Amino acid sequence: MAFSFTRQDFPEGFMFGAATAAYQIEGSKFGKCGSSHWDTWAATPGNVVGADDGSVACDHYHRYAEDLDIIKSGGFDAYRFSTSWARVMPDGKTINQDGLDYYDRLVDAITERGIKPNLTLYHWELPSAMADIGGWMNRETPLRFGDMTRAVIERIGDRVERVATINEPWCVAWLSHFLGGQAPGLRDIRAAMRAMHHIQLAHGTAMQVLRDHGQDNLGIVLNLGHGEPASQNADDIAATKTFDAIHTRWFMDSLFKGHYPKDMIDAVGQHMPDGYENDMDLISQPLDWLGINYYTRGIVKAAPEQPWPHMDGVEGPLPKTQMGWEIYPEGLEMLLKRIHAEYTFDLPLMVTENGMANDDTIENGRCDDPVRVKYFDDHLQAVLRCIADGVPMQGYFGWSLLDNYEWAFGYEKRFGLVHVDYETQVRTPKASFEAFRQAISTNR
Ligand code: IFM
Repeated sequence: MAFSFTRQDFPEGFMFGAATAAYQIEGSKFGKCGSSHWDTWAATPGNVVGADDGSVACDHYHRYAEDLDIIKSGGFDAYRFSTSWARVMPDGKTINQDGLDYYDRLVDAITERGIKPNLTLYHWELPSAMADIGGWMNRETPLRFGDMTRAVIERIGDRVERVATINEPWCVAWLSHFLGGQAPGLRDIRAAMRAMHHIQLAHGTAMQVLRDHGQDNLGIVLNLGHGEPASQNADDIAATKTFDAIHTRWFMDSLFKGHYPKDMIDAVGQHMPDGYENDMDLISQPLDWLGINYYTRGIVKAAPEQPWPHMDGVEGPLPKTQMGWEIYPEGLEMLLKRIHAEYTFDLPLMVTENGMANDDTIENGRCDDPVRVKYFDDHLQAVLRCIADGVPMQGYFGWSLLDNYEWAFGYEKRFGLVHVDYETQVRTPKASFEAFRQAISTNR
């Protein structure tokens, strides 16, 4: 099965990449990596399917050369990876030379293969020592994150193509402190609002460190929400506006307009840390690009009987992935066009994650995933429509290079372009990988 496009349909220089994240693939027990809140959260019964953790994961720590050869063979231009704070600073502050040595080797191995290293500084593994002081609820954590940024960039900043500060601040803050879906698994509005601010402050702090070091091509990766009301009833429409404030405007208003949305502050501002207004200049420093991760839409209905945000999600009618997420490429197109028109204008946009989980198996040595081939094809066609309408799209990263540790879902959900047998660590490129190879490996 092939894609309906080739590289030639995209503007010159458009970057195709594959993405991963440290805790999901590296193996946190290797290389004197410290304990993170993901290790302890996973060790607590009931939090993660199968009580799986990332201690071995895909053993990318030892097998990165093989994995980079796979990326190269697929014709990808770029590899999006992340640094683990717990590996770089096991106690949150003291540098682990083995950790920095590993990222040094990794970046050399990426560039040696002619691939562009796209670094994300934080993709969720907060050192346990930082969790001990309250993690993202404590203003100290963003300041320490500035130190981690400095340590990483002084070591590998000379070779990375672009840098993102944080991956998906909504997950770090809201999903993890209000919905309880990820470490530290809290369900508390005050904790959530503190984390919602401190993660933005961590972004601003890291931006300042990076600029002070002369690093360029800087951005952040957001999983903005594309919400649609369950009905045209005024309450559902109002609930969708609140969904939008929590998922999208909180991040976009603060980064691009220097303030948080008034409807959020009116509703829950009493839980914000004192003096948060003084941080807004730091948070809204200019970016060089914005990364957007997109998987599905949200369908929202009002829940007036519940406390704020007075809303619930509704299951939609469209075909779903293994995660139960509706497949809805139109949402990506609408989201990108909206962000371009309302906030970012000429700023380059990248799709930094897009993909689907599927219950993939190996049959006769092959892994056929036709639904994923169509998923990628339809979403890349949505990107092409954005480009045709003048949205300055700079690249697209498939999530994920490898099947990996899908957080609270353990190893059960497979998002990879490449199948991983977790018993043997054998990698088998799937049909979707081959579809990318055919579409993009010529005329690089
Ligand atoms: O696996 C995650 C990734 O770590 C962040 N974005 C969403 C992916 C799929 O859930």
